[in-house]
Amino acid sequence: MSASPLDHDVSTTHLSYETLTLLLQRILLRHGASESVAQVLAENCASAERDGAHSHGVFRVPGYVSTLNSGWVNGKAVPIVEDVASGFVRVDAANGFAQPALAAARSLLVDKARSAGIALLAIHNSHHFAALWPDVEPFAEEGLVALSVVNSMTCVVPHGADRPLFGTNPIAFAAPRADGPPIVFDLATSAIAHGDVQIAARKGERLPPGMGVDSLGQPTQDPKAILEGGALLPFGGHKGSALSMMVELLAAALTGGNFSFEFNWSEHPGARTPWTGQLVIVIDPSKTAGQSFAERSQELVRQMHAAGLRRLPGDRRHRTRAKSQQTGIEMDTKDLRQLQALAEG
Ligand code: NDP
Ligand code: PYC
Repeated sequence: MSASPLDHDVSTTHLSYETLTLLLQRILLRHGASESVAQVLAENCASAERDGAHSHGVFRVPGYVSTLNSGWVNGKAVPIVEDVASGFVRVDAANGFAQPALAAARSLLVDKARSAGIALLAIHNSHHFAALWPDVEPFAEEGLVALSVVNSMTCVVPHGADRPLFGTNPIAFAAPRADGPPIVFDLATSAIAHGDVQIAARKGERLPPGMGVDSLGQPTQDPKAILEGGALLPFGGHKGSALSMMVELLAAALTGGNFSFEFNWSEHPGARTPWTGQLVIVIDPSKTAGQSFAERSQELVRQMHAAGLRRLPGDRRHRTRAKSQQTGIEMDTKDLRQLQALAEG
């Protein structure tokens, strides 16, 4: 594949969303994913790159490939969807990725949320290696409120404990508003996402204080010391730690998935994807009494801006998306070459 005519210099290149998605699909297909899984994951990964969510964009592709090659995950898994109660959908992802499981259950989940006012989707036996906002934002784009949690792999020391136990355990939330894109936040409950520690290590950058500890449990700003025997800390001390604990309970205990400390990938060299669970809760705000929810959320945004707020969560992402749509998705030429090699080799 040749670089786009939008190239400006030798170190970066610009690709359309469609071109990047097709390239990612080819890579995933080549390394053992089915057509449908490759499509879902490629769209997810290209969306993250388009929006500047770099810790979960193309940076993750070698991890997807080595995981698929290791046999740790089933790239051709067919999720099993079960309608278990009026507001409860369960999916066994069959040791596949979580996003195809969400896609398989989505219409049933939305139907239930619209009829009952609320519904939840419990995914287990699943691997989530991506940003969480793509899982919730589309619900808000169709007028629904959505909350999702997923647990990952042991690398976070609970507040007050001596050793790592929790995963980086993100929480994502999306709500519609009247005059703008949905309000969305998506945050790891660790002080920093594991992906950002890896990126800092690769670039040789130091981290801000308070992110993690070394193998002796001493505070460190060296990302390599965190990755090589050290651990991360929760954000916000005991408060972030409590939220991380909640994520373990909702994403693993409630769904039937593994806690972050319960799986062992050591016999699958190259495995990178946490084998856990995911919970998605969807609410239909049209059941709200009085003014429409979207008007109320717009009013909250108006008041936050009036109070001096300049940046809402999601603003940076949407700005980057708009720029990518105008000029193409900016990528390092080196990264593009690596992707092309993975599509061929
Ligand atoms: P960040 O700390 O970068 O951002 C968290 C949220 O806060 C985003 O919604 C962001 O919006 C917003 N935000 C950041 N800075 C500001 C600011 N100054 N003012 C207002 N809002 C702000 O994210 P994390 O590093 O915690 O997480 C990164 C990604 O890693 C997430 O997508 C998460 O889902 C993913 N992750 C995935 C895991 C998995 O197991 N699959 C595990 C852990 C993390 P904006 O996006 O617009 O900057
Ligand atoms: O960045 O913490 C992270 C992460 C874990 C699994 C996928 N991403």
